[in-house]
Amino acid sequence: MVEPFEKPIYVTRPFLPPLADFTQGLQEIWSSEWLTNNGPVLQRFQKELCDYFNTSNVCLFNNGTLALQIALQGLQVSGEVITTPFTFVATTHALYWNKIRPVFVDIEPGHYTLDPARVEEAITPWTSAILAVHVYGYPCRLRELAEIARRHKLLLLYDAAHAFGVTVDGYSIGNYGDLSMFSFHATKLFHSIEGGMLMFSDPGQMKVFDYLKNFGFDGETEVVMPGTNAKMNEFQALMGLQVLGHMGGIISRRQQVDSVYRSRLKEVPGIHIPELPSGNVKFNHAYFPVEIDPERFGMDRDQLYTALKKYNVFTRRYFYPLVTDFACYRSLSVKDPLTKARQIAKRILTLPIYDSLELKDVNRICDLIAHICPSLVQAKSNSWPRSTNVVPPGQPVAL
Ligand code: T4K
Repeated sequence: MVEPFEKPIYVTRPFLPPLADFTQGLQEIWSSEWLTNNGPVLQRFQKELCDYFNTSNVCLFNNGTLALQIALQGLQVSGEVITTPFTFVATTHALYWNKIRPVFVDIEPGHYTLDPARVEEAITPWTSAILAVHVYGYPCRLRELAEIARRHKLLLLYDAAHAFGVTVDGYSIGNYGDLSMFSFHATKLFHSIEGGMLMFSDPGQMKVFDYLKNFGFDGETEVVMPGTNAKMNEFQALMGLQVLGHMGGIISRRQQVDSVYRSRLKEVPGIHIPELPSGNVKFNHAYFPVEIDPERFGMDRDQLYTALKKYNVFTRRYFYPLVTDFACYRSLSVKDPLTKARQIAKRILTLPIYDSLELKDVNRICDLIAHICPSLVQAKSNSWPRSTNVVPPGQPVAL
């Protein structure tokens, strides 16, 4: 009999720096009595991020959604923007808040990013930009999208919310395209509790983004544009600074979790694990998505999701439903049938992955999946690779 986990296992848990370090940082904030509005900790954080990304062009925000909204506003993007329906809804909301019409096109199976051929087909005289998402940290087709953007004189913007720490050919993913937005939300592998960052190619944009996140103030007595309040505060910056110092360990522990899942789950019928990106990419293991083939697995994705919950394992169906299927976007006309995106959204399940997830617990999650899998139950397979305390597969599951 497989026992449920004693404590819930969530899809993610934030990395927390040692409390003593954070407390020491708080003392500094207490002494300065400076809590927000471009304080000293934020300035230090910004500088360290510039070093990390090897650029001078980064601007910090209180969350990724506002960062993206401000990016679109600052770059004066208008008309239509070609984008993906397979993302967190904030990508599309940022367009809507700027009165931009999203034009959704299909993704490619494998790494779930925009299909460049579909992008090109969707271009109209009103298209001003492409907003692509490095979903789960998988790099989009950078070269193809850049070529399309160049040929059609479009801005190329990346929602890199999931892609902190990813490099391509030795360069941070933020170096590609005109601009990238990173989310520093607590659920991300790198976080500042809440937070966001823009990294961009044109240094001239810095001033505009700085204005827009601070009401448009230029000095004490002038307002040059109708900005909003999207500033990161000192507590967020302190968390970000401290988490940044642990990034190497965070990514390598996630990589170990990823390896265990890969080696254990490859034997389970009906579980498709997308391949890791190719050798020129340093990956961040931000998520661990799998696709469930209901015929081969013996139950569908939603049944597995529900069954795992009964064992205290809380996976997530990122990103289901597609953005186009949410009530607020359902009435939009979408020309592309989004065939692949629809199929993937029906099958996708993101399994728990975070730096403090113990490998024995990863093994236990794999045991559970095997235990639940009706096809294995039927086949009474002997080939399931056992870890210590593995419950033999093929046993009926009491749910
Ligand atoms: N673009 C993309 C592609 C994005 O994925 C996102 C955000 C954005 C843009 C916007 O960036 P931000 O404005 O958020 O910076 C979460 C996050 O709230 C959201 O940031 C993220 N994407 C999205 C993919 O996931 P939920 O509603 O699924 O989060 P929630 O609260 O259910 O948390 C998931 C699990 O994490 C919980 O079950 C337990 C664990 N958790 C969560 C929090 C907040 C913790 O253990 N501790 C915590 O403090 O949206």
